[in-house]
Amino acid sequence: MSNLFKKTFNLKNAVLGFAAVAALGVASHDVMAKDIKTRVVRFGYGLADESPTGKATRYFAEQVKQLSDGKINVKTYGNGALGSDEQMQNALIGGSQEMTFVSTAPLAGMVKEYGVFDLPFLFDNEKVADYVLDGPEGKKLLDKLTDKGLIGLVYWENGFRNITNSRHEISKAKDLEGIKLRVMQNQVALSVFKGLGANAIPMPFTELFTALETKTVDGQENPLSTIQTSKFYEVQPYLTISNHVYTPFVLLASKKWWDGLSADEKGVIEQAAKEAQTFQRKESREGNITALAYLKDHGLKVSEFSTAEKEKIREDLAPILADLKVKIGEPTVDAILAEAKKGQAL
Ligand code: TK8
Repeated sequence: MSNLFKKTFNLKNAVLGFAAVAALGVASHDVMAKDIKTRVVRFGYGLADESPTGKATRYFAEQVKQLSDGKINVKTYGNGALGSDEQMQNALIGGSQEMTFVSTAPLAGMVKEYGVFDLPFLFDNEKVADYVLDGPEGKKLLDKLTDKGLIGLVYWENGFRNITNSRHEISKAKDLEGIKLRVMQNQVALSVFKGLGANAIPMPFTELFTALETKTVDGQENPLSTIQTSKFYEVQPYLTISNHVYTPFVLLASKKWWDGLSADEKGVIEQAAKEAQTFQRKESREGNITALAYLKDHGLKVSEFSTAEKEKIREDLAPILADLKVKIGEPTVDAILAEAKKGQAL
């Protein structure tokens, strides 16, 4: 072996050896030096376990486990087992539950600006929604929760909502007249559907399947994947692709609990929340596509609001929307609309 070769050989080994030690060093530093306690996190949610967001919740739990070297155990409870969105919000504030995701609609009871997302046809597509929610205006809304005892970590997607009912085909807003339609519990959702002529009835999601089954209400509106996985299609033969509203989910932590976490523990939750966001949005979007095929396969009669009908709805609702804008907070509505416009132009 020539000297020159030996030299290179040794150098190469030295470099490899150093890299291996460095990698080990980083790994052990990551896990061992982190200030992470053994913890159990109760994470409840209203959707079905097999919904796209149910899957994402388990994905989140898996990320937390890995990032905390198995120390933080997120236990998930789907199907509203720990209560409705409103009840879980309160449990988080009180500190008897650590985490959940809820629709923005019930958050409007505490932070009225969240009502903005119940205004019809605010976002044209999911890309615009992502742009607005992940941008500064979305962040501002998350930050408003801190004072109320909640940490808004990140937005996940509930998604574009579509109407189902057990009475008759609905292809125009006019067909909603007299339909007892369950709506989410806030003033904006209620006023919008009343304005469209429905007999709008606010009710928690956890009571919805039974209410539809017993015909306490005739219909409801939710994303396609929820219509499938919460089994509404079993008792709702008519589906209208209306995409009238995009509902965000907010991934929430109890502030009481959060304040007792170390910086490293907070880092783990935040990183997992963000990673799960990418997974969740993908699952949600794919889930809606497979759900539509599934619902058609199961004999649902599918109608659609035409573009012209959507335009008419906008016009008909204009006075109601002007009033709601004041109630929600004009600066917020204007700022979100401006962001949506920017997102649309991209
Ligand atoms: C799930 C709810 C639900 C929402 C609703 O807890 O209430 O209709 O769309 O998905 O947040």
